[in-house]
Amino acid sequence: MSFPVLSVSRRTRRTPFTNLVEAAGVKGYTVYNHMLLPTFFDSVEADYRHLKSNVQVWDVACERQVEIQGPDAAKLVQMLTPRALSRIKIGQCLYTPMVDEEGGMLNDPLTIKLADDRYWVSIADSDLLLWVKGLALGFGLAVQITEPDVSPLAVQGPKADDLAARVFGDAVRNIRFFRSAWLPFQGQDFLVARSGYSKQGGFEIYVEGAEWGEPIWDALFAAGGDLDVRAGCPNLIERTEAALLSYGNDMTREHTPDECGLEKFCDAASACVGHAALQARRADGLGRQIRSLAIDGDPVPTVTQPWPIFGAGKPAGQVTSAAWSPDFQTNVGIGMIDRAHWHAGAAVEIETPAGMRTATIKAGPFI
Ligand code: THG
Repeated sequence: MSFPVLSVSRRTRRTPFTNLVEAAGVKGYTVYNHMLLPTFFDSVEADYRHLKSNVQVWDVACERQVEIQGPDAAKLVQMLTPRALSRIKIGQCLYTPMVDEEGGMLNDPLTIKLADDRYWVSIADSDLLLWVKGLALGFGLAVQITEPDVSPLAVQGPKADDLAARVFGDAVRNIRFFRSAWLPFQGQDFLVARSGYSKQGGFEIYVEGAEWGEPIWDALFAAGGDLDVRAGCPNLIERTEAALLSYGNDMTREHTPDECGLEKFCDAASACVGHAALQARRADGLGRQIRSLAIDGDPVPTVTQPWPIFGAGKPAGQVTSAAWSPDFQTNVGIGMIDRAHWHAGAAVEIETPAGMRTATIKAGPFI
């Protein structure tokens, strides 16, 4: 089948790493926050196998930072999320669902506290900066909101500690999950956090200053030859097994954090602009929620439009991500499913482009 090209222009922003990503043989891109995000290098399945056994370097510059700085920064960040931020420490990262005044999901970023009056909100794929600027203006808050020249570079996989230690020193080994440290590279300090969009472990380097992109990438590859370090990217199979949610795919503004299974990240912080709406929607009872599922049969194609789910022949939700898992020898999926069918073990049917398939709801992620 022939396929039209995606035309690239200035709006489809390149990253500080794009030249090297292309030299490494990137084969697919998607667009995320108006920026290039690689989707595979060898094949999605070969990349998956390598990610789970070695170490990869990922250009995730598209995880843009919304910087909130000023006397009202803490107040504004708390308005964005139902997750309580009162106890966040400097250097800590928190997964923070962000909602509008109706409790609808606007984004699911990591929020990093850099100082008492300075935060980075490391966003998923929606224009959160516009909402944040609107709130600041409307509430007359004393803050500056910018998109700084910061491009995350992830080091992911079981050998990530060894590789990162060779470039940033053994101090990386002491960084706890979702904590960070400022570590030197060629005389400049960079924020290195133990985080990343996989369950294989690793770090994210917040590369501040585009001119540092190529030197840091090159240093990681120079240090990791014997570790079989390769260029990689968030992997559809691995993240679906892990049920790492993808904003715009698995959830949208139509959904509340509760529906997205993110209730444990919502402490009902009353300063959140969506607080009252979320409480009211919660009181009405949850009618649907995200679940992992196993879809029977041969490998399914990629989800480009949600696939209808049927329970006992009636509409029961939709599948929003799916991939064949070599490790689990089944298709793994993520879907939003109605209450009547969301219990573990429930048998449902999925209308895929490859025909109707039986599927089973899982109690939790595959990994
Ligand atoms: N790293 C950074 N920025 C990001 C992402 C990232 N921005 C975009 C996107 N990813 C935001 N979404 C997520 C979703 C899941 C996780 C991180 C960011 C994640 N979740 C773990 C889980 O669900 O198991 C851990 C959550 C927790 O325990 O708090 O890591 O990857 N910089």
